[in-house]
Amino acid sequence: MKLSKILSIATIACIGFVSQATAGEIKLSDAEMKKATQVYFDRCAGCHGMLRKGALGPSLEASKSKEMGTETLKYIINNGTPGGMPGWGKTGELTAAETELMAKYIQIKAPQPPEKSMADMKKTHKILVPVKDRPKSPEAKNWKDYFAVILRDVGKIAIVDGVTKDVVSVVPSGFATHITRTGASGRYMYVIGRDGKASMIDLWMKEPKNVAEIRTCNDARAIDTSKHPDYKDKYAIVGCYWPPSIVTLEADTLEPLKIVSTASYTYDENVFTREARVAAIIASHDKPEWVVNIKETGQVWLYDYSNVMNPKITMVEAERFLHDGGWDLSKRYFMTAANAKNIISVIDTKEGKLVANIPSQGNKPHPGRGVNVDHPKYGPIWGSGHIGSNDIIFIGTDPEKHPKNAWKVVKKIALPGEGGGNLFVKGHPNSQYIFADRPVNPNRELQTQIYVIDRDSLEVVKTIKIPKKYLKSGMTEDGKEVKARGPVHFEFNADGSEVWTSIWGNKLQASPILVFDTKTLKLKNVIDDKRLITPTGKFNVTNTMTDTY
Ligand code: DHE
Repeated sequence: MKLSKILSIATIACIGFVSQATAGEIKLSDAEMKKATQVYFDRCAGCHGMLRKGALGPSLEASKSKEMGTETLKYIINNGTPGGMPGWGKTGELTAAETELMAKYIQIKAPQPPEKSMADMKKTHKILVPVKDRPKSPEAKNWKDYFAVILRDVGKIAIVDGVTKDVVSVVPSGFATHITRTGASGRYMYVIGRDGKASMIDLWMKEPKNVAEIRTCNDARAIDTSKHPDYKDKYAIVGCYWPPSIVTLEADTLEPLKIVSTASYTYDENVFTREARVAAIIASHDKPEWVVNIKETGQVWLYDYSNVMNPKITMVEAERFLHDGGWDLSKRYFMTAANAKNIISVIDTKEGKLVANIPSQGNKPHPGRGVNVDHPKYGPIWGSGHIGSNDIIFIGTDPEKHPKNAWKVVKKIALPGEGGGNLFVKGHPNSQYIFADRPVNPNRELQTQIYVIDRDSLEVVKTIKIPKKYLKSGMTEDGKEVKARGPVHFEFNADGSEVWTSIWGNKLQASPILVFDTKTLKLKNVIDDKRLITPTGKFNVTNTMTDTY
């Protein structure tokens, strides 16, 4: 059976819902509904919401879609939009028939997705290697410089040795796995799939493998751990898109402890929002606290886990459609993008309050965790790029020693050419350069370059073209060529002497990880392994453990 078919069946089983198959004149068969529900979950729900009320992307509620009509919707789904929506037909990810099906499907009322209880969750919990049977000390020398690499479309994680560049193991994970984070000691790598499956990999093993797993929900994007010294390696947290909730787990077994629903009222208009999804989570190093973005209601929840069954939650009003973000250099301020509002919200985790909502001066800020620089003129600054415009911005983050620069965009630069499309910027204290990608720029040339920014001048000083031989195309079942998108996401090795980027290929072809020297900017290694299918995010153990970016 073909891989796409297996994934498809698996995810439909996971989502487990279908709905009304008619909308006025539009009629879909049961088989078409099943297929469209699957495609919507894979490609659309992340930005438009499971209930289609909109977030990063606009609302796709049936009444609105009906007004647009099938032909307009087909055009948009096929070609994408300048705001950052991919052209699913143009890129070859949807066939013409699938494009038409989706144009019809979104004119039909959204199906109601299922709820999930603790009992459902517990049925999926597996301890694969009991704690007592795990290594008592590290069996491999370089484990603190390992990288966990997401193999997105095959639902696997590659563990790559940052020193030898060997792929030391490839382990199964959830569907279209999204991110990984380490615990405070770095020993375990925690993984979250888009299907809500959390798993943990023991990096002390000679050949790292999963030691526990659990399906926490049906749709998720975030995972983290307790990083306060008194709670080192004690708890893990998963943030769910559906059912919208926060799930706390034991960090050594993934035994579920507590579910907290995040459905609540929008901070500004007090409208009840069933689909109030959990986006980015970061862990405080100073307090027993997780900082949790509640996307649709526009609140940042400061979740005190010290009394884990009776958590205290401070709900900080920020801005709606909170997405990704990270620490400033001091790890006191959480810098996060309300991307559909073009705002960077700053949360002071020491005082537990909003400091500022800063206009990002671009379209759809998308920082990942952002980049931190201790700048000779501006002092500590934090930077982000934008999906819908070419702007890279830097914001002052030190109100004590650099009050004039604090919470202002002190520098804005433009990536060359048009079309935006940046997803990630990344830096390291030992690297003179900051790196930016542009995998969703519609222009092939701009999409396949790396943009190098000098940390002192804060200007783009070089673009690195990815040689064509590394951009491998694949052929779909119906004979269409699917091109690799180009470099996506960066991660440094532990000492910052190398930066790694993935070539975002397709699931029909292995795709390499390219390693550049951060001093000379020369290509130093190509990690080319037939198991590396659709590598995307990469997470170095030391940098993830210490929140270095
Ligand atoms: Fe992500 C981070 C959500 C699509 C790669 N992504 C995040 C975070 C969220 C999020 C909430 C922050 C997690 C945290 O820090 O706790 N991502 C979403 C979506 O909703 C969206 C837009 C659509 C979807 O359906 O999932 C989406 N993301 C993507 C991709 O298509 C990317 C580029 C490729 C892939 O592998 O799926 C992608 N997202 C990433 C990566 C990070 C991430 C690599 C972590 C960046 C980091 O350095 O921390």
